[in-house]
Amino acid sequence: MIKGVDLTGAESLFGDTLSDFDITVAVSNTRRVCYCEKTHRLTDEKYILTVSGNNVGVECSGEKSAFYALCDIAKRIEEGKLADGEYACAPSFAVRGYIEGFYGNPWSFEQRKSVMSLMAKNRMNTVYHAPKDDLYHREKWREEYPEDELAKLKELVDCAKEYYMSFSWCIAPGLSMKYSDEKEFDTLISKTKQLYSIGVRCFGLLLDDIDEELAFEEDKAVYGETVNAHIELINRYYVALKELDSSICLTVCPTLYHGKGSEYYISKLGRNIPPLVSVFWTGRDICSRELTSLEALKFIESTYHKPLYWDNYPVNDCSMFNEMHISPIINREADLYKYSEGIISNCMEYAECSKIPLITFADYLWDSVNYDPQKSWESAIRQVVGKEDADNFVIFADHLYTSCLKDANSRRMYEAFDEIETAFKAGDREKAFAAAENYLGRMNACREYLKKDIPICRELKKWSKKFFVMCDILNGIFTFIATKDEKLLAEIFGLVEKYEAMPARISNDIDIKTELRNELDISITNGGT
Ligand code: LTM
Repeated sequence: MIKGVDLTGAESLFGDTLSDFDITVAVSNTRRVCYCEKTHRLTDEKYILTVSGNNVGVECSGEKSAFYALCDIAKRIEEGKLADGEYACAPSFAVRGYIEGFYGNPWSFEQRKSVMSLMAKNRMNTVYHAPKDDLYHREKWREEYPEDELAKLKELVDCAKEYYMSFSWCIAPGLSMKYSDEKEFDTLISKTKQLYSIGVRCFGLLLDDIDEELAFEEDKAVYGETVNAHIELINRYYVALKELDSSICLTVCPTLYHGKGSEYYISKLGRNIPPLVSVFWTGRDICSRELTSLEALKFIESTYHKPLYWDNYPVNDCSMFNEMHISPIINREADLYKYSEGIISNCMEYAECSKIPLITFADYLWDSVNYDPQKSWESAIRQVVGKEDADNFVIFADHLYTSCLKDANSRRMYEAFDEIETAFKAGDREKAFAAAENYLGRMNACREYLKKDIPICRELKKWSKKFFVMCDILNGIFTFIATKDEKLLAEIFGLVEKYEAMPARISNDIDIKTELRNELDISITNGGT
């Protein structure tokens, strides 16, 4: 039972998880709940839990923080970690969110709602809507949404409100806009008003991935260089939005969105747009291996804006299409929240798979200092694939670490190989086979899970098909070691060729042939008597 606050829509997110608990919420505007010592900020997201058995007291400043308290309590219950005591909780980063900003098939509205509710439960507070291949976002930016599409967008906007999330609708006119043409600006405003009419109050003007040079002679004559056209567009758009409604906020994505931050375009742009306009920045690269506080400080020094990171992970579009980015976010510095507005993670077109890394982002963004990527990842997998299948799923996910963040892959498999090899070398066949059986058993159980006709398994098909071949190879190797059945060898080498011809990246650069030879050598020299 929950007393002291009415969160109507949002409460349904927790199902029965909270039903055995008496939760009493006390709302006040005291410093204790409105001020966050860690970040030195006023906040409406802080709460204090006092747990005593099944009684939980919540102190907070309003509905949003009460909602986060319930999310926290539900998560602790689900993980069996709701221990007696007092816990003061507030987020590290002010802006914690994700963007549908990838090239490829845009998510369906059902997928959008499903990702949004899960990320709300994990205490993210921001969503950006910017599907690159949604015609109304970029190519046909001038055209208004048809009624049915608009109605669905409204549902999404309403959902975000229910979950205390800010929803930013983005437009990307830069492929074809003539900046000096007054009618073009009017068209931009008309389209914006259509979205305002369904409740959108945060907007994004995206100028990424367009020609760096001005396309029209008229624009060249008026602005001389691209950055001047962009500065004027942003300033005019901001003023028009504020005239529409002073509560509106704006984020822009510059044409130069990665690097040092001291480049001519970005420093001129940053210095000449209003301080309250947020500026997206992907870090030193488009897909940045690290985000550091020093780099953020340099960006601030040069642009007079704190970066709002558009973090290109887990996105796997364009040249990354053979990778599946399911591993946890890493290498984002723990104190980055001091020098940035926040982080917005760009997702994959695979909505279900995106949920796993997104949850790890949510954990990092909430408490960056205590973030533990492995623990967060394992908990994310439990949330997305369910507790029963989580341990086995990890055996497959172990092969999906290759990305801009990391080169090394398949740690668990190599650990298993090492254990088996060490036992063989020591002449302990029994131990070697026990270790092999244990690993193969989990691998085969995972394979059964991946055959299911459910969304996450359908999304993973390209990678799981290759994993199945890897399973056949490893099963074959160990059967051969045990039986010395020579007929198996040709079959195994055939499978290796098939494996190598498959484009999906699993088990980064694993030279299966070498692995195979190693295993065979070991078996022949040590175990073959
Ligand atoms: O990163 C930005 C700002 N823009 C695009 C994204 O839309 C795209 O998903 C990523 C990854 O390919 N790269 C971009 O340049």
